[in-house]
Amino acid sequence: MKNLRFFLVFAVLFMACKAEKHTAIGVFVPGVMAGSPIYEMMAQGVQRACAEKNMPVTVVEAGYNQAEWEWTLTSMAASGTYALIVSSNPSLPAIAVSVSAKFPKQKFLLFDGELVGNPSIYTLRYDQHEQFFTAGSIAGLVTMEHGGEYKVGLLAGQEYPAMNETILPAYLEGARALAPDFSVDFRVLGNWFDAGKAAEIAADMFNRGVYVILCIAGGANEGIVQAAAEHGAKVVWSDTNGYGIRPGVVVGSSVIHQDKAAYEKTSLFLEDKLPFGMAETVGMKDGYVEFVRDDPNYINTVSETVRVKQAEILEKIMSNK
Ligand code: RBF
Repeated sequence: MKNLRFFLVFAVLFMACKAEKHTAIGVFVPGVMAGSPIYEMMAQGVQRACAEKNMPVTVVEAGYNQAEWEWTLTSMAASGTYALIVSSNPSLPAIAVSVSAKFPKQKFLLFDGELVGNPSIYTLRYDQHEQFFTAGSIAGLVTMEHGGEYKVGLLAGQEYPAMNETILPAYLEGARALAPDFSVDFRVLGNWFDAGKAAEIAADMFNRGVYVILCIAGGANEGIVQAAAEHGAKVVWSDTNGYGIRPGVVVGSSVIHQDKAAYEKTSLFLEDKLPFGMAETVGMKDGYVEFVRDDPNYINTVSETVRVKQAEILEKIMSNK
């Protein structure tokens, strides 16, 4: 009996010591990685930084049930294994705050969201106004050249504050900068994976006079591209360079360099220099937001007239006009 008690005390002490010893960096994917470049870039950047310092990385895919995300993140923090948990999603800061209240020693590096003042959390987001204004201008230019209604399309996985308050308005603003009577056909899929349903919605949009759709539906984007190919229509890709996905169909790529940001910020953390409590926003001038215009598939698919006009718009943004 005494031996057992001794053993239990020893086991608990051993686990407590072990819990204090961080052995890896954790990447929390709010969804699944496949088909969502924003998550793939995050993992790549973290892995590159950690490889340089021989720090192991564990990637946890939390799946599409958003109700389970906090539970999964809590169990990662509770394990005591991770010196840092890295994630990317506008909904993560609020979830991390709640986990942080229970595990104040756990540090978080969060992309694509914003929170100031929590000593355990550092956030970095991108200037989505710049990113999606340029998506709207290319969608508008390609639509005007094609002829027909002044209408652009946007198909989103779900509605969220960044979508309603920044992405959708910036996209429409980009088109209206060319012609004030542009409107947007905005549709919501209701998830980030159902490519079949996304194809059906996209087909309906094309049948109602949309010629270009901006794809922000994660793994379901492939359905939009397929529908566009079948309807002789076009898409604008976001987050990574998507011209190669379906050459001739993809007319724009409004990208963020999240792989670079994840590499740099993870490296800073490993050097003990990540300023927790702070929030940063980076854009085109900083080199983290870009409209890709040197890709051969862009040059072959989009007319020179349109490319020249898009280039003028990009120059204006870069020179603050
Ligand atoms: N974007 C993706 O590419 N894949 C996803 O699985 C995904 N899930 C999201 C879940 C939530 C709750 C929210 C708010 C956004 C999600 N996004 C996803 C969108 C992402 O944060 C970003 O806005 C877009 O990728 C545009 O840069």
